[in-house]
Amino acid sequence: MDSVPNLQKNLHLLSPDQVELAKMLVEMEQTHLFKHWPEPGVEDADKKAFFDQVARLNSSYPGGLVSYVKTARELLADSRAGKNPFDGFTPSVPNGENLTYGDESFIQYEETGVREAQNAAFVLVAGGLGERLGYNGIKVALPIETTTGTCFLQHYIECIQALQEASSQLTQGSCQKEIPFVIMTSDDTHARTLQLLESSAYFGMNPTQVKLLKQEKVACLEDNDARLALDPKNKYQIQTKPHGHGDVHSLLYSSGLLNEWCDAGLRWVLFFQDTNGLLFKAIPASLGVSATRNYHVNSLAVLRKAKEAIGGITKLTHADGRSMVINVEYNQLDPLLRATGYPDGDVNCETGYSPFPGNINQLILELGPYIEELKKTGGAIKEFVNPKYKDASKTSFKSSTRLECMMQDYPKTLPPSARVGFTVMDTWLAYAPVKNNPEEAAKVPKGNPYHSATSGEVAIYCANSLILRKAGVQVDDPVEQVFNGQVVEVWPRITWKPKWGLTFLEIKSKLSGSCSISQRSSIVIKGHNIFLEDLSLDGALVLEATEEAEVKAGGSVQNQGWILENVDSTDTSFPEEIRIRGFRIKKFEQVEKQFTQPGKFSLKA
Ligand code: UGB
Repeated sequence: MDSVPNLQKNLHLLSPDQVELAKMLVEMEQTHLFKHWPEPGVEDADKKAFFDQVARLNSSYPGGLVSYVKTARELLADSRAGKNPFDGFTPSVPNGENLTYGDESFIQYEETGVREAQNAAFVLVAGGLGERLGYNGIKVALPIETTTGTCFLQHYIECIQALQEASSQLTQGSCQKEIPFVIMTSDDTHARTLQLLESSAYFGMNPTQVKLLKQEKVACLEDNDARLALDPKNKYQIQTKPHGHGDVHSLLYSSGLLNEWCDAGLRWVLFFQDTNGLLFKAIPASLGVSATRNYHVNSLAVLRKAKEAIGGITKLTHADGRSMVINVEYNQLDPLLRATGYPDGDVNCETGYSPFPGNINQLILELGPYIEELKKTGGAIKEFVNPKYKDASKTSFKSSTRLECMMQDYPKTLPPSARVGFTVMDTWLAYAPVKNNPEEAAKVPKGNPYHSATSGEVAIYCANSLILRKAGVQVDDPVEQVFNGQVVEVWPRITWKPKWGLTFLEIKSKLSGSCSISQRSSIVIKGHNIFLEDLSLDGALVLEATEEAEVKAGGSVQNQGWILENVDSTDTSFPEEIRIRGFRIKKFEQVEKQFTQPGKFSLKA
């Protein structure tokens, strides 16, 4: 400490724990943090607050700050030396389970998945700000579609509840098991997520069923020696930035929830991201694949367009014989391919798609092996660093950097005996994230998905239309429309509550006779026991029924209906969530029926 006189002079202000932390910082050559410290008596409260933050940073990182700085030095040295993280590995296209919606094996997997769902826990990673989208609110509060205005969080909760019910019915469980739902938040999203849940009575879920785990940010680094960076606005604060969604594993581990779930007989943990309104259509079958194939890790994937901003599931085989199936992140796939004998890098093959399945970052882990692995690692995930250097000498950074980690890197530490697989599904069924703002989306190369609020919403109508078609309904073809500079296909606006139909068979059981829906139509189905029989729809129809009401809707419904009206992304007279999709639903005329009493009802227009 003698070498740090400014700290030495102030030591008596600190508690014994804080003195220990100070020693640790000095040993880690972080003395620059105290260079500006004035004499005791000046800004003493700030000095103590500094150590409060150091204590938080130390306790929230597996192995503490010592471990953080040590890893940072190693990774920064590798980065400076231009070391390829995949050195020695050759990429190839792995084999996985390919599913086709509605065929026999899909139906079988769905049934198995629904059966297993009562032994599952769901984990939503929602700590990200979504900088690419630039939306001012939290992303889970955005509507997944605007005919009903249901937000992502409500939709996810209703899906989990519907699965819970269906699972218990299928296994004739005497009492329904509540499926745990964890949301990982961060300082950027925590308060608003909690507020959304509380202000909406948890969207009907039992509040004790939902747990929020908040991830902490990590310390920023100002140079290749991993010197911790001070916040430019507050010299008594270390600058921090998000560590990435990989934090979810250490948080779950330290929360004790995994053991609780294990004791309660659970078998699966399903991870998912904040804005994919299609995801739960893919969940039952994928969980069925996990259970049937006894996968310890199952990553959900879709066909990927070359250079699309989703990682590629890749088999990596090392010169020494080791191999693993892992996500190679979108910014690393191209250089890896170029370095290993594919001079064109990340390009489409003859199918028009990248040969590497696209990772949609929905992971299904088997709980037992997951706990065993985390006991060894404490939930720490292999990290990376991505400094932006000032020049080719790589001696200084443009701005501070930090270590990051991704949840899909979990399999990197697994032994070769681990059963790591993946499940590929049609994109239209499983993946429609909302990540890009209108300007960026309009710049996406032709043929690649926009991943915008516009494409996210029309994808819901497309999927529901295709599902009903597959189930025998005559659904008209879509028309092309342009919103916020994006050309999209607009299908009839078909939506239903998850409890109406989660699986193909369940949906099929709600349809009979000859049903048809014209392109300009909209239909909203809110109720478990609503059956469409010989319905011919050309307009808008809204059906709502309580659990005890059984409703048959048929005949010919015709009215002016609802249209999608263009809204300019810069027109601030509309709310942001409308502007970012470039349209609003203009409701001219509809048939709207509510069945609030128990009994059997028939609606014949
Ligand atoms: N998230 C957190 O909870 N905490 C964080 O610190 C950061 C994020 P992005 P990106 O959709 O298929 C991922 O920013 O860069 C949450 C995969 O890495 O949307 O698009 C955040 O709230 C990529 O392999 O991730 O990339 C959100 O829910 C690919 O699969 C989630 O993490 C791609 O997603 C993802 O955050 C995809």
